[in-house]
Amino acid sequence: LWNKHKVQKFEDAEGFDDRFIHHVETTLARSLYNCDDLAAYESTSISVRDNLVIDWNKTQQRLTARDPKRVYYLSLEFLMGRALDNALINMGSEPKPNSNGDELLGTRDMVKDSLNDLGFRLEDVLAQEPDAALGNGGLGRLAACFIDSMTTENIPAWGYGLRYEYGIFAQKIIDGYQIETPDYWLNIGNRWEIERHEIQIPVTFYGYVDRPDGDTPTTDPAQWIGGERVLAVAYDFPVPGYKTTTVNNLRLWKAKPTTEFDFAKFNTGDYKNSVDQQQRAESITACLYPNDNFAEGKELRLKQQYFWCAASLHDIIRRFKKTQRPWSEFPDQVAIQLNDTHPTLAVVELQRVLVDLEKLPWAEAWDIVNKTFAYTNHTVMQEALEKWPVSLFSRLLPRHLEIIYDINWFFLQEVEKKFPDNSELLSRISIIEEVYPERLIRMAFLAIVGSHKVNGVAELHSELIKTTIFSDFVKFYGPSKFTNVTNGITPRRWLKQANPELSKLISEAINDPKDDFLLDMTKLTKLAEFADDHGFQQRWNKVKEDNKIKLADLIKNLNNGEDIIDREHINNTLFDIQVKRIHEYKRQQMNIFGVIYRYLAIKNLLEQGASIEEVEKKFPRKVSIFGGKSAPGYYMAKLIIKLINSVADVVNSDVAIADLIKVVFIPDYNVSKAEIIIPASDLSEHISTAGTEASGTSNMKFVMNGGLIIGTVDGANVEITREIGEDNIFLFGNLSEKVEELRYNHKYRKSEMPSELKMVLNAIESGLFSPENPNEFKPLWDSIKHHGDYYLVSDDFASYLATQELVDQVFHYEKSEWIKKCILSVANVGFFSSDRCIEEYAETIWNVEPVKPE
Ligand code: 26W
Repeated sequence: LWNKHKVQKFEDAEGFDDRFIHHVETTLARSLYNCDDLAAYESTSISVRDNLVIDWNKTQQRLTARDPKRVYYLSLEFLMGRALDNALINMGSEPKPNSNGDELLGTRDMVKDSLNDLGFRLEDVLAQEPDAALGNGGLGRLAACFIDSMTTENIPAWGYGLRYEYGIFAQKIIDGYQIETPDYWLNIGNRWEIERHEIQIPVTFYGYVDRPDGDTPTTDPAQWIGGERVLAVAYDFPVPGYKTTTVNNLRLWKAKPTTEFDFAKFNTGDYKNSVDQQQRAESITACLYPNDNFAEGKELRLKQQYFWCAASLHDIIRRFKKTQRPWSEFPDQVAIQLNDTHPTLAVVELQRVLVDLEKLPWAEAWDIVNKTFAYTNHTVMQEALEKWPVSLFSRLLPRHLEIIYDINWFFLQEVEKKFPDNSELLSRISIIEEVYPERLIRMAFLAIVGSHKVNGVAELHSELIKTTIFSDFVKFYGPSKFTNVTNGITPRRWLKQANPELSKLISEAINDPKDDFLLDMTKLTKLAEFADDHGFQQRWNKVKEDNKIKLADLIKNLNNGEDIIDREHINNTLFDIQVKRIHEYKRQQMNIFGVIYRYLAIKNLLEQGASIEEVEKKFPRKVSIFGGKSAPGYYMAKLIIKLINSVADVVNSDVAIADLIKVVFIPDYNVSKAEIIIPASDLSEHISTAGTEASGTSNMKFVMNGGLIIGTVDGANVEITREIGEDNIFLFGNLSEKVEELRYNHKYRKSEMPSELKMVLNAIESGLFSPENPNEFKPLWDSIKHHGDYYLVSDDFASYLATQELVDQVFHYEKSEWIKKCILSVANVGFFSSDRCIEEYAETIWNVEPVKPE
């Protein structure tokens, strides 16, 4: 009977129309007469989701039957952006007949046509969807690209994370200052999630450790009697892959109260308090912590981490147990990837389950744990490394603290054996940091000890972690435990979806009408044949110009309809873009100082009597575009935002410079805005102090969209240079090897500030950009002049300006050369597909094979 009533996917336009109207009239309980864009979005999404869920079920059944090794990607952040357009692109580029049966269209085009016939524009419908912004920046977006690639590669993989009610805050700019407002992204419901009422996993906190046999060693099984109890409810998000019917799962947990009730309180008449306490459970998954590269050490954050690790592991173990295999086979069936140290508690939790609940001997359990986990490090910044106070642990997770002590004890024994009588090494390498006033647990060290592989995210970064923060571990384990997997991005979202025109031009040029290059990016190398072709260059440039117009439109909209960018000259105005989290190490301050320098230099020339035409020869037209959020408590980053906006106010309203410079700060940078901003760039800035940016991934996105880079020799810029050729990137600045020495020189006042920077800082100090409060930006110049210039702005500023001059030269006087560089860059960007990256993880870390649909 089940087979007879098999649920069918819609395959053609008529099928879609049917499904669409069905959902409008039943699921939404509306009619075609009161179906607005929002309802059309919802109905389209549910219809598309229906198809995905059918394939999702088949995928999961296939996996149950074949029982291959699975990958679990544990990430506290998944910065997914919008789902509908991505699903339409991934679901089928294979052309299908339309309703008349003649024209051949892919699913996206088909739905677009259908919606048109129903009275809607696909663009307007897509724009109804709120961004799923459950992440801060690079790490969260990487997780989103990875699950796209894992599915596309047919790898049996699940993502596990938290279903925050509030994603990363929405950024408003008021009087030039960042103001945070809550991002209640679930306001209109969420048509992509499937709530699994039936999957509710109890998670406990606090309490005490019970040892029925008295004072036995802590490595013997013990019983943790938890105090507070909450439930983890599963919410599933189907993850479509490109040109495959494999649909993987992203499972996010929501905290909810148990139905248990504090009868003691109730009986004393304190009914309200008893309910209130229960309600507090939901606060665990209420909100994403908005810090990027800064560990705050808040109790609720640790609760989030344990809640998520405990629920995910419980789920993974339950799935494993259904197969009735012995525990020894667990690592053959399960690979767990730790996305930074945030999920490190999963290591401890698995050990606890194996020892305390499953009664495995300690060593046997530890062997299983170690073979199961692998850890990715995403930062070397000291302030980003998680360290939790022992006292907090002993209250919240008393049994886990014991287990960590035991893990450390066994580990230090081994170190002692290999390096006897080296107490300094022991204290350096210990998982417990003995510092006053309280001891701290070093989560990165725990993650290394608990994993069989540790990787960095770009070659330079992977070398740096071996020689700096983890050097003692290399000494102990040898270098083979440490490896590199250079980051990547999904070309489906970042090329096809964000830049449909460039994607089309490419598929025509390389004669790939079915867009197979989105799976096999080596096909792009064929583009090199057209690099010198003048006609092709012009078509290429036209796509860029159209994308710049779209960005200008967005900026106009955000500016209440007032145009900042001069449309007439848009083609020969250089769009210079830096969009990413605002952080001193990423050096947006150096970028805006560069803008100020340009402004002052132009004003000087004008004062000396030069005409605008003469000035324009030296300083051609340029728009400097910034975007990005600061952590709410990060004072210096917020001040940088204010400076950018203040400079924009002065420069944009100075009629004397006749539009030669414009400065724009785009508020509330997010994935959807990135999809408009990135395709419009001529030049993007990746100018971190050498050795500080682990990889960067927007650099890859900009190159894939035919923009050039100005950058330091840092993170993945190094490999981008290798792949696309050093003639096609504008590198500058000191190398990471020099950083220590330069910082030392600052400390002992042996450095000279370049005159250009002096000029800029003097202008700021004079109050040019804050007349009512000349000291407004004092902390910014102080950090350079008096506090050691930790990010080495003064050391790199001169070469930054010189390189910007070169950029102007090529863009304005050798445009054909410029476009050639862009084409050659795209031709060689294939390496940075996250598909390549996932294949490397699968082979070298996870040891998993794809399971293809029949
Ligand atoms: C505990 C606070 C905290 C929160 C987030 C610490 C660290 C993080 C992230 C690891 C920061 C992050 O997103 N790092 C970025 O990861 C990207 C993906 O690998 C890299 O491309 C970026 O260079 C790196 O900054």
